[in-house]
Amino acid sequence: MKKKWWHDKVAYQIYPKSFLDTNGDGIGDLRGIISKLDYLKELGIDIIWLSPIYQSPFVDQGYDISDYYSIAAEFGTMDEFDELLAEAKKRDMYIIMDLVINHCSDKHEWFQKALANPDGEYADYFYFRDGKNGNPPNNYRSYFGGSCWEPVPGTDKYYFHMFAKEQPDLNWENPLLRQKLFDMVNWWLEKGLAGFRIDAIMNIKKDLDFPTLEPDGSDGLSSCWRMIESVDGIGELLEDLKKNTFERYDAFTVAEVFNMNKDELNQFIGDNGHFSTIFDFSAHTLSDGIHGWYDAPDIDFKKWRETIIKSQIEIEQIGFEANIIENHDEPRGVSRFLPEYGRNSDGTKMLGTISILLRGIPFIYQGQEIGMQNAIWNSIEEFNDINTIDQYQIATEAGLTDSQALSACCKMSRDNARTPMQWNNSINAGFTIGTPWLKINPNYKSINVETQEHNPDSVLNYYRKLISIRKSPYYKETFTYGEFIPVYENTENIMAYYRVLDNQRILIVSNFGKETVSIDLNYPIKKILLSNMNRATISMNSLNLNSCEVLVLECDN
Ligand code: TEU
Ligand code: CA
Repeated sequence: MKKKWWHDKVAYQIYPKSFLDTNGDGIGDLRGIISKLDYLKELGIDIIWLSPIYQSPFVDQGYDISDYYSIAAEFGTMDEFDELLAEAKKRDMYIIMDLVINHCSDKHEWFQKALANPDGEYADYFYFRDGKNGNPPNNYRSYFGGSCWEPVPGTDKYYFHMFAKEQPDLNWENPLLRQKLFDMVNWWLEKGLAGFRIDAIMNIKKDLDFPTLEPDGSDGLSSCWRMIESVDGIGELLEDLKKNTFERYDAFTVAEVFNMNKDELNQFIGDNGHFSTIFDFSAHTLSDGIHGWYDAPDIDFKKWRETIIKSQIEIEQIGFEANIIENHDEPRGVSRFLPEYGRNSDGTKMLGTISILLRGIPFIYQGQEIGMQNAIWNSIEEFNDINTIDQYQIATEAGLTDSQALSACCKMSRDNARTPMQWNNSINAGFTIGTPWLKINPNYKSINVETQEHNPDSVLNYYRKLISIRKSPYYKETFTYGEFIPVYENTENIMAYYRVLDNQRILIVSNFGKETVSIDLNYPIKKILLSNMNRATISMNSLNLNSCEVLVLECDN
């Protein structure tokens, strides 16, 4: 495997709208991000991924871009963005942006021109199709509910959108459109961007016949991702993109890939992959409901452990994936992957350790480093997210009561990750002096950065140690390139693995159970690298692990 500059890096996702507001409008901004670069540097972060900051009507929180070349006024100016790039560079940090090119906003100039002339050049930037006897061309259901087809006013035509109707899909079969997108990508890379997180990229390849599919819901529609799953030929488009853009700049790319054919992994990552890396969502899809959030299963520890182990072993043969416990589309990891008795600082540290020392590129989502949790939502009105509003409706239509539908959303809503960052225990958690755009999690008085700064045992200070061990010159090669070897995988409640390189062997061992578990040690322990319960010594042959205890141990190999 060829060594790459990003292999040993630690990344952090910023959701700009909720990070830090410096002008009191209740919306996080670039100034806020610039002012926290030192905080991120001290945490050990190298790469910062910014969720979309382009001009947007914010129907889907910036994932609906109306101008790829402008910064949303809500966030600041292009000068401020350039300043952010320069300030990051001074600190040896890299900025990557979200690249949303499956669709744009319906307010984008291209789409406005397409609407103005549905038979003209710009209509071919999108998918405009004739209806069938006054009905949409087929029966696909969009991710955010309802048909994927929206009437083009004044015509018998419809346009295609896999997400909201305000997010028309771009026609990647059109070479002119592709070239415009490549030019845009290169324009940002020229500016000094280190790369991109690439949004919903599997969706760019359509089955141009748009075949009607077997309905999978009582609405008579079929989930549009079924087309994505069955269509071939995405590789060509992705290579075209890579060759014309990223490759020329040695850019780092991390793609959001769902519905990939498992045996095509070697085309997506590895030395010649379409991307540097992709996110490992295998643990997250364990709580996919068949019909929606209302029938989403809880995470079962055994399945979770098995899934991570399987995924690590598969990926190891091919390249690197990016490990997350949460992002802006997911509920908080602490509230999801930990048992109820573990949703405290010990459990939070344990989960973080298991995730960050896996083989792969760790991505920390803002607030994860202080153990932010799902918020408490009292009514559907409190949510902003378009997906949540749709899921609420799906649940009530399936016969759930309002309060049952609300509780499904409380558990799964994307807004759980989007509540403002908790900086201190003053009003609005120090996020804004104005009115926050989304409610603040009421637990900010106890969970916030400032309080944790002063406590040597805090989650924040633990994350700092954890990352610094991963990056310490002495262990870095092992944590980056070392083999992943699962161990104690048949011992109830234990999640453990070795990272091994040459003659270095590190054991990461944790107890997700409620009771103490005793394990035999297969190798003598040389050194305790990290302990969430401040253990100072370890007996020779066996180990009694407390509930929610995690240890990182250097073994005698
Ligand atoms: O998400 C793509 C995607 O497939 C989502 O439907 C995802 O499965 C869902 O949010 C989980 O609840 C990306 C972005 O990450 C998301 O924020 C955007 O809404 C979406 O693309 C459209 O751009
Ligand atoms: Ca602001």
